[in-house]
Amino acid sequence: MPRDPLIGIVGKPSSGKSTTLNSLTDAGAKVGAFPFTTIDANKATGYLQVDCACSRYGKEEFCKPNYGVCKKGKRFIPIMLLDVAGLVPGAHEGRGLGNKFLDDLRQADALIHVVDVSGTTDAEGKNTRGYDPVNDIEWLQDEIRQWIEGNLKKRWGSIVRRHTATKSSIVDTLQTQFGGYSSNANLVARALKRISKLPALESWDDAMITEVVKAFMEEKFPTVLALNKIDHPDADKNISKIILRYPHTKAVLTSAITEVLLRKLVKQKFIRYEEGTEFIDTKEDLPADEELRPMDERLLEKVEKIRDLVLYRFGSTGVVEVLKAAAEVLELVPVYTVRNIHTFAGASGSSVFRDCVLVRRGRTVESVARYIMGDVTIAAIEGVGGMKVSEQDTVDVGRNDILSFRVAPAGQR
Ligand SMILES: Nc1nc2c(ncn2[C@@H]2O[C@H](COP(=O)(O)OP(=O)(O)OP(=O)(O)O)[C@@H](O)[C@H]2O)c(=O)[nH]1
Ligand SMILES: [Mg+2]
Repeated sequence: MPRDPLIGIVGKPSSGKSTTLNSLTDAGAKVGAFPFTTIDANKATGYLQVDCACSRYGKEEFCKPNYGVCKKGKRFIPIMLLDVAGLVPGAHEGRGLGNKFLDDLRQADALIHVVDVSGTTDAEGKNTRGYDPVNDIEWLQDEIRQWIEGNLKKRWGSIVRRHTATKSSIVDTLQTQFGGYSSNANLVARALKRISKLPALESWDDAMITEVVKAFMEEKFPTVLALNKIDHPDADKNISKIILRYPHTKAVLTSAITEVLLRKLVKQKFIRYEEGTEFIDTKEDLPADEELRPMDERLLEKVEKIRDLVLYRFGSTGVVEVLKAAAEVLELVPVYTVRNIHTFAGASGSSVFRDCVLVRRGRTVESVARYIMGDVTIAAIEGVGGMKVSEQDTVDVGRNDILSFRVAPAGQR
């Protein structure tokens, strides 16, 4: 049965991981201007923004999710985030909080690598100026790879012997080894497909093992870069450098600290601001808005600066986009389950599309049913228009993403 997707937030100390987590949740993770503020992994619920199915049918008014919210057809779906302790070069050998960090990582399905593009923290997260963050991208991937590779090589002799003795397939042998990273046979098979002309496992040399681990990482830990601290004056040149060096890696520009501040000002009723947009309205902009409070000179100046340095220049604080990008690399599709396939209502009342889960594109309808309801016998599955849907059919955006399951009564199981 699939688990809830989990997105890990990784990076060196003081890159802004906890701030990024806070900007996406109300978790209130501890934030500090010194390395290793976070020692235990913080899990928190973030919200992924998607266009809700209600907007396809003009039912925005009646949409009331059981979890998360839907505002005028824009749905905020809960998704688990994990803020892990900072990683430093040499972590796979236990430097810093290395091994602990890496163990937390096992559960993650995708990674957001928070990179400090201001150049004001070195590889260990200590204050400096003019540090080149391009380095961080390289060594962080390398640390993760060496950690996995080290675990594999420690046992390589016996792995090969067992593989030969049991006449196992390469997928089965590797899955036994990679099971601890909450991997599965499908994932291992996808990773191996990335390698052309895969030799027999008995003849793999060190270089081949490295190649296999790299392929495994691409499937197990698809990564997006959050180029953070774009509000800093030195950020621009570092951003262009990174994008030129890694044209194929998904990168989103972020200012996590700005998003945290904006959400705080919204709570204090100083501004109107919708997460992920470029618009802020103050009392000056909306004098008729009874709820808004006027700001003092200092705060007004701060908001003006945010508009100039972040929102107008970059279009948003980026944090909402970075979560969307992570969901994209994971190929997550929102699937809505309803009781009544014609009205999209739930068990009672007139509200629609109450339940929604995030599942990987291409999963079977049957596995979606098991994910939601556990081990039950399904009597019938219907899609939009009351069409019968087969258990083996797969889900995608706009395809089998609105479903109604009828479960067989207990006696018939
Ligand atoms: N200028 C600027 N500073 C930021 C931004 N995001 C975070 N910071 C600052 O960077 C410092 C470190 O932030 P944290 O979120 O604690 O960093 P971390 O990666 O969780 O650090 P560890 O838990 O020590 O690994 C704090 O002083 C933050 O205020 C940003 O977008 N812009
Ligand atoms: Mg932290």
